[in-house]
Amino acid sequence: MSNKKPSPKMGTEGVIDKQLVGQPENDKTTQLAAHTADGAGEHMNTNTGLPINDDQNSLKAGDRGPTLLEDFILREKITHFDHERIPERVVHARGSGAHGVFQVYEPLEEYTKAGFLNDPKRETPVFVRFSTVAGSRGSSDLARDVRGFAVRFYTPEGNFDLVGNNMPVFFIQDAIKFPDLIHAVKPEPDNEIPQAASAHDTFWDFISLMPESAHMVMWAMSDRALPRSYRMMEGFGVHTFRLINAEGKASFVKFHWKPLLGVHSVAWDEAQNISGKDPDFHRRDLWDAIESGAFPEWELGLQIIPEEDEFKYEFDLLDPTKLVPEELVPVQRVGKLTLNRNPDNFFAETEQIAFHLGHIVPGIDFSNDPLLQGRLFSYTDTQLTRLGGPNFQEIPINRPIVPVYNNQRDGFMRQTINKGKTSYSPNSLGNNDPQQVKEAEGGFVSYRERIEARKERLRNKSFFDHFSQARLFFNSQSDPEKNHIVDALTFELGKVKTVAIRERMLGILAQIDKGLATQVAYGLGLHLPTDLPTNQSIPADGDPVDYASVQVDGSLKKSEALSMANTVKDSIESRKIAILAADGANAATITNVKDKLTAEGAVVEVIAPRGGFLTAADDTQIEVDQSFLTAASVLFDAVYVAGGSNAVASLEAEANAVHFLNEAFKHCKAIAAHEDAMQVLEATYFSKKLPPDYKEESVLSEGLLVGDGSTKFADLFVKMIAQHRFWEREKPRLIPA
Ligand code: HDE
Repeated sequence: MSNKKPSPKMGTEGVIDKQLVGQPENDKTTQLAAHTADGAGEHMNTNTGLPINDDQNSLKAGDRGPTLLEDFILREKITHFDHERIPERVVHARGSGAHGVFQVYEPLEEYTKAGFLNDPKRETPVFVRFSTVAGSRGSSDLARDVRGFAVRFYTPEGNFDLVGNNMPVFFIQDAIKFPDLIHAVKPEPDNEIPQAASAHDTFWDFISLMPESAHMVMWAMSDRALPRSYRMMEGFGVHTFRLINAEGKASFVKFHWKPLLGVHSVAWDEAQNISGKDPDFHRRDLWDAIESGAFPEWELGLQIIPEEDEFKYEFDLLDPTKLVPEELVPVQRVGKLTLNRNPDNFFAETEQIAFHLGHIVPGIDFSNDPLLQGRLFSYTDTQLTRLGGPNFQEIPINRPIVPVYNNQRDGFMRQTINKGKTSYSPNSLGNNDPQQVKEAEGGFVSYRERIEARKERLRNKSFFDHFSQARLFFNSQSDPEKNHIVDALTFELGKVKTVAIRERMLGILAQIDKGLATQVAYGLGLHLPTDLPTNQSIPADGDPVDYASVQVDGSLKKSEALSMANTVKDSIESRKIAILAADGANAATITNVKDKLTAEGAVVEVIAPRGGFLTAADDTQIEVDQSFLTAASVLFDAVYVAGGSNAVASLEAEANAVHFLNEAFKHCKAIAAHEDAMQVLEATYFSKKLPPDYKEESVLSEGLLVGDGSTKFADLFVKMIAQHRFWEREKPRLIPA
């Protein structure tokens, strides 16, 4: 195993062959194909197979009605329509999915006997669903929220679901608090406001009374909650799991997904604008990337902790509000996930997939994390209502790639026609089939953990240090990231109407970092309270927790891996770049810049005052992708202003073009302009910020470039875009809303 990112071109054994992962056919897609229907070139018929002659007019007594009850074709169609909605997921209702494959780099037999983690030649089919948590199915992708990152591996040993999030910790330590947490964050029950937002009284009321949420709150208020793309998010299994090898030896493990495009976010103001301009932004981004062949990729990372080290750390491995810093246990990158095919049907696949972290395979097992243990109950239970009965595993997207034989029978919508007289075991009438499987032959056996305990409703004291890792996270952020956390908290608490809740929350923040709390208090116009928050997560007869006695001031003050500032910034692959142009534009430089960006894998769109084609200065016709009416800067990563004196005059006079640039500047994006276009830049609010040496490489730190549209210019622009954002620009707050 290595921590290095292997190159797909190396061609050594165990390294993934790009050609291979591009092929969407595998056991799962073949299985799904047997269930797909394509009406192209076919005749229309009813659900019972009757050819339909007229689907436009209902059967009536005369051409002015009334409609006859006898019209079974009308009844069938309307009845089906009346019942075509199912309950949305109680959490994670809004999501998007894709098919793909996973391949391990090298066998991991030392740690696990899981087949898909041992055979580098094996391509395991996967389905992944990304989601927000709080919003309903139709809500915006850009809500400030945790993102779900659920991966199903279809293995010959059964389905393995890694149902994680894009943040490595959680709000609560015990599953019994989950309904309370979700009731608090969902829209308030009297008026069902607000949609897909945590910025309201009930959420912060609960949070301010649950100090154990402090660490997760830091993540949720950070830019991690505003991903630029699902393709640019990390994923985490959150809980500690176990790996089990063929000798039955266990190791603890934390699962990670590391995106090869790096971890990037948008700005909060931008997120709010995208929610209006394109609420499907993340869904569209994932879909478009896969359609265009820019397959999203992640490496599976493992933090492996020997069982002997269970009590070595200042935190409890079973506490889901804690992460294992990568400085203490490095993440080993062991394989690659590639998403290479969009679903054929959103409902059939993305909506009906039923993930469950209880779907494991031999070689993987659970830990006693009390949040994990509760989840083991919830995920099957919730499908009974959502998918309408116990046979949801027979839905094509949920079927394992191996046939299923057991003695479960009947129930609503049973698909399988089980043969024979016996549906019980033991039996003598049917040869006692299906037979149990010996452990040596692959039968699943739970890890033989020794447990000696009293039954109690208690938490170990090792779960009570709520602030050290919240502080570690805050301290590990770059200055712009810290500012964003301050702004996010000031925004969210600013939306809270009850002053006592704001004050209580300031008390929590003060435990994490006095400076942070002071800045938020300033923004809210409040003073820092002197009282410590009280812990409500104790039984009625319990004693309040003395935080001072349990806080750990660990030696680790900073963890590089926690800051997105340290992510990879070496590519502009699949980034969206706008070229602002108009009639009279300089065609050669547009082509130059466009070709360079496209060669680097970016997606380039020409935006002009109107659609169709624009006529360049040399009379060539350039296709316009969008007009200023449908395009918006928040939907792009960077912008180039074309030259050509007539074009420049039109753009300067076009308020939308100037607004486009102002907004791109405000959201700290790379901006490049042809030197002819200075007058367009001068019409912006930020013109006084243009660096005097804007033609030199030093512009890389400013993200502003003016030049001749040459290849060298285009190269510099590419480097700027790869930086993602120039957050230093934010503070002067030059651009009005
Ligand atoms: Fe979930 N969660 N969850 N959750 N969760 C669901 O299952 C639940 C938790 C996560 O794309 C539900 O099928 C409980 C942590 C994802 O389909 C439900 C608790 C993590 C998804 C449920 C948690 C997650 C869900 C709703 C506390 C990160 C979407 C619909 C004990 C590690 C999966 C469904 C998809 C979905 C329960 C906490 C991730 C109700 C009781 C921690 C990614 O069963």
